[in-house]
Amino acid sequence: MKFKLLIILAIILNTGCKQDTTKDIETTKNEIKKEWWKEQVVYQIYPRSFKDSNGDGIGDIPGIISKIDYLDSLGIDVVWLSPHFDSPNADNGYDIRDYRKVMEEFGTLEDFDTLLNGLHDRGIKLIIDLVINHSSDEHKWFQESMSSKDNPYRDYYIWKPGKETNPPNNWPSFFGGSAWEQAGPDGEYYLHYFAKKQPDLNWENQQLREEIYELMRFWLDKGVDGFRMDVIALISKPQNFDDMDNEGLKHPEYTYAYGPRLHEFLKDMNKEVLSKYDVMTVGEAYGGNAEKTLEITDERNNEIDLAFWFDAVRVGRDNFKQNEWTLPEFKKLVKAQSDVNSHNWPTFFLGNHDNPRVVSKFGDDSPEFRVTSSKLLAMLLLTQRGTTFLYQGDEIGMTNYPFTSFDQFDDVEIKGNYNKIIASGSTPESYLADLNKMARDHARTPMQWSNTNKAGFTSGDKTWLGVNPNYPEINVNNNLQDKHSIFHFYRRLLNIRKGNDNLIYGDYKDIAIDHPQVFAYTRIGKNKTYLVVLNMSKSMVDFSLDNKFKGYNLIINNLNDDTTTIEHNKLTLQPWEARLYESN
Ligand code: ISL
Ligand code: CA
Repeated sequence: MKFKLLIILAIILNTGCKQDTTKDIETTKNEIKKEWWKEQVVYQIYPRSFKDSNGDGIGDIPGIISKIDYLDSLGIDVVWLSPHFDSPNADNGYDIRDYRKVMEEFGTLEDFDTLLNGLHDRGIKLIIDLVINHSSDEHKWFQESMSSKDNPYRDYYIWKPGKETNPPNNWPSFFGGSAWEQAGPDGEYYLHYFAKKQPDLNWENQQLREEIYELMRFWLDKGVDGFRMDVIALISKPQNFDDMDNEGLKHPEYTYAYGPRLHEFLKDMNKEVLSKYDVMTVGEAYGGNAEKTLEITDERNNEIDLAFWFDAVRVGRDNFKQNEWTLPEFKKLVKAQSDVNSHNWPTFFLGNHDNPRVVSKFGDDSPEFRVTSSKLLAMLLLTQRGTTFLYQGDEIGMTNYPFTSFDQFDDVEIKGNYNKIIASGSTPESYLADLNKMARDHARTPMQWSNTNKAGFTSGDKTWLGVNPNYPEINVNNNLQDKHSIFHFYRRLLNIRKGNDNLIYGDYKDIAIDHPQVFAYTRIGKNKTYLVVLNMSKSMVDFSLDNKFKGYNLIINNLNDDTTTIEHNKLTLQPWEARLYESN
């Protein structure tokens, strides 16, 4: 009988609505257009901290090449490489001196090609970091621009006369001090939202835009699969340069971001460059809000594909303060960023090179719960709706670093804001305490490969930033040897997600958004539903489930290899327990 029904169905499908079938294949229930970059899991590499191949204590591209098999065995689809370009490293590469040259410490263009081909040979794509809101002040463009008002490159940057001996206005830099620096023979000031060695480019200048399009084509013609675009929402400057009021000064990003010509610039870049390649673009929409971010990623606007939303990852953050936050608060932010209309596609991440370690912020990095909560966060990251971004080291549960003094830090943001923080009444001790919760350098300590000297990151006896003293226990080798490790849990989840349209495209529904301890949601696909239940607390909890989940099968959990079926609607969850069920 069943077989007869199938035949009839096939005939109907074949005859009646051929187009419909393709249409069905192409879209899920809510008409999402399928795109390869919606189905990928991206692994971010911070090259300075990944693997050193020549013993100078600084990570480099040959070091990454030596770990391509490791990345392949993990099962990620795309590598996002933080800036690898020639740079004097005022902000660790986010200050580019030559956009067509590889940073000396990192290697050569040949090394870059070897990395690209090595990844492609294993079916892994590579996106690079496009830092085009600002350049280095050592870039020849700026050297020319600074040399005189009449220099043809003058207008590649934003110069303004000061007021008597003061800068043009009271705008602050994100890295402390004024956003203006006086330079050159004419005594004018140039704008720098970040460090003095990161002058902002003037996107109003057509010729500059053409030059940027050219350097983008340089890398795309090499076969690079796309760009992560640094602070892309800042490239169109405000038209009015009046002083900010106190509110404005607290969050200058809201004044600096989403200037009047941003859409025009992104559309032009798309038309002139991006539309000519099958690539992915993800913008760092720092300074935006949901509505504005959705405009630049709406597929109907032909600007960029994806954007990083910072609300969830920065829950509880108030500048340099990491305040307490509640799970319902976090869940509502996650819901907001995944509940986008069908012309948009979310991104999901919990960490990167600008934020503390995920297990230390969102999990519990104590010896008792570090492994269990790291696995729970793996399940959260890999069952969310949106293109997922992982950060190097989270797949082995690396934690924040125990900083005890300021000279252990490297980050320009921390050093640059020291005076301001102290002047605002904070003490060095409390600033250090804050930094031990939210400093960017937590994410930048060298990758921990083994329990040997310097965690196997380098064969040398020094590293550019301290190795976390917990490396003898927390390292890749230990993870590879233990099949119940965090690494192998990530690998299993990546396997479950790969090519799984129900989990990738399925609708997202939080089923207990006000629950103080449990994060539980469903992913409702075309022909299968997944139920994710996460106890994000260190105490046991009984969690009630709707009857409709009876019969769902447990396919993976972070405590044991149990694969039971839901028989009754009360689950007793251990501390930091995570379960993934699928419908029958
Ligand atoms: O992450 C931040 C807060 O902790 C911001 O400080 C950060 O500067 C902002 O998100 C923009 O970040 C990007 O541009 C910066 C660079 O320092 C960051 O590493 C990069 O991700 C300037 O290029
Ligand atoms: Ca090196």
